[in-house]
Amino acid sequence: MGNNKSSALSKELLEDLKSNTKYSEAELCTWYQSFLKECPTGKISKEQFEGIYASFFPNADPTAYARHVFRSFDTNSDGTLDFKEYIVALHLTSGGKTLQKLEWAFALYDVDGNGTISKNEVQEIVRSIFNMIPTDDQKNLPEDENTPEKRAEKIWEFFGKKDNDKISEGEFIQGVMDNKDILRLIQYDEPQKIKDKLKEKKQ
Ligand SMILES: [Ca+2]
Ligand SMILES: [Ca+2]
Repeated sequence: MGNNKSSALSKELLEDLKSNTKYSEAELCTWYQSFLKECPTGKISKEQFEGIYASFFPNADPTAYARHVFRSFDTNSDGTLDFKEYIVALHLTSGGKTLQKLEWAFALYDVDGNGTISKNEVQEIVRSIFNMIPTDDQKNLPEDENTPEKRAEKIWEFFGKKDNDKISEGEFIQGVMDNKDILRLIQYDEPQKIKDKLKEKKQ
């Protein structure tokens, strides 16, 4: 059994994940076994990923957001999440370093992956975030950020951009680090639900 390569993590990948996340060798090995149990192919498909989100937001439509999150985690763009991408996702959503999280947030907002964020891309992501907020909760949002358009406008104005300007990765990270309010606006407000779900899956 111990020599069965298909069910063991390669040494290389293990070292890579140990140095890039806060997880121990024992944790990684255990999660790998449960990952394989749930995904015998060793990969999570986009549909499976969307299913996880759908099960947790029965009163909203998380499909678009789940698709964007999936894209941002699928770093080799092969349309699936392998174990490495899955672990990095876990790490980022449950307490990675701020800089890593902001690099990930940039990737999330850079929908076409061309290295800059346009106003359209901000609107696209903000709209997908709004789709996850139940209508009743949307009523409690502050007046100047209670529609996707207003919220996107607020973010765009913070960066002091004209409509056709672009935000670079450096500008984005610096801007969000300098202003907690912008950090709040670019995020989905209740990431805890997803975190809990991911944690559950680890056990
Ligand atoms: Ca992938
Ligand atoms: Ca872009």
